[in-house]
Amino acid sequence: MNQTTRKKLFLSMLKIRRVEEQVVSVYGQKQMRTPTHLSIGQEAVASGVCANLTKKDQVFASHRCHAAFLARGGSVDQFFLELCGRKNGVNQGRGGSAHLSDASKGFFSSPILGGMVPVATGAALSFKLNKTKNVAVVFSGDAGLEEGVFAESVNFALLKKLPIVFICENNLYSTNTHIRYRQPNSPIFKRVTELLKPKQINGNDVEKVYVDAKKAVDSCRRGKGPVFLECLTYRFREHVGPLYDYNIGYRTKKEVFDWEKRCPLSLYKRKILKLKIMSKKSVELTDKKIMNEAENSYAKALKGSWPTEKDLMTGVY
Ligand SMILES: Cc1ncc(C[n+]2csc(CCOP(=O)(O)OP(=O)(O)O)c2C)c(N)n1
Repeated sequence: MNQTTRKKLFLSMLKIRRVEEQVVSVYGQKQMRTPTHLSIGQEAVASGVCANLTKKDQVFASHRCHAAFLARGGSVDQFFLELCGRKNGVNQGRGGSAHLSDASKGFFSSPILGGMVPVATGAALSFKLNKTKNVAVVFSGDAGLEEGVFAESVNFALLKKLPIVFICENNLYSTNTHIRYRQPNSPIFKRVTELLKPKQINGNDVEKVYVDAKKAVDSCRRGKGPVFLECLTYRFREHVGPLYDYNIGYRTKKEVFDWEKRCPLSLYKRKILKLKIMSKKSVELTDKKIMNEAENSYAKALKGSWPTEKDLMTGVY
């Protein structure tokens, strides 16, 4: 992997982490009246996958969509305006945290579990019918794949050999319920082995994600049909909201701390410094710049206009 790609992956993860940490630090001010599902700890998946895509590809995500939105190049200003419910937010302040969609970036999300899987499959069908080389990518949590529509979509994608990559961000939990209480004791990727070309990878290793996502995306572009990647990862914060939640009983402090030791950003920062891709000083300066950008975007969002009564009926069908 070349140095430019490594730097790109690192900066993508750093941006997601710092922007979400800004959300954490101001959430208590109650200016963001939207439930927020943070991806802190899971940044490697969106960063590693999206780094392989072109502007014409399309990405679909679920409720936990900040990471993919930012990895896709979504505007930080419009992100904060949206979370603050303002008119110039990426979805006019109507969607909030879980509905970050920006067609100009080829990015769409919805919090209906499994809901984006058939939409992404439809996008892949249109790519194929229009004889493009574009690829659809859909991110879903481990519980999202328990929705029946996933089976229907996989069936159709295989039948039509569609250019779609299914990414499962397996962070072990559906809200507060561990996967062992929800699914048979066989890894997700094995259950789709007969059908797709699945792989289970370390979703906290951004290079691993990048390399396997590259193979998947390239294979789709060559018309070889759908691919499935299960990325094992972990969210550090509570299911929805900015806090830690090891005090409520469904997971232990030790489990969270053990995963924090495998933090994708810290591990990769070490590698970036070791390989001298960036100097310590340059990482610090870049980090500070991103933090300032996130703080400024939030400050600007608070000055953003609210939607007016006249806006109420626009965009309603
Ligand atoms: C169809 C549907 N059922 C239930 C919910 C409520 N819900 C929101 S998030 C969530 C858990 C999702 O878990 P997973 O798909 O593994 O994603 P994660 O939150 O772990 O990223 C549930 C049950 C929903 N949004 N949509």
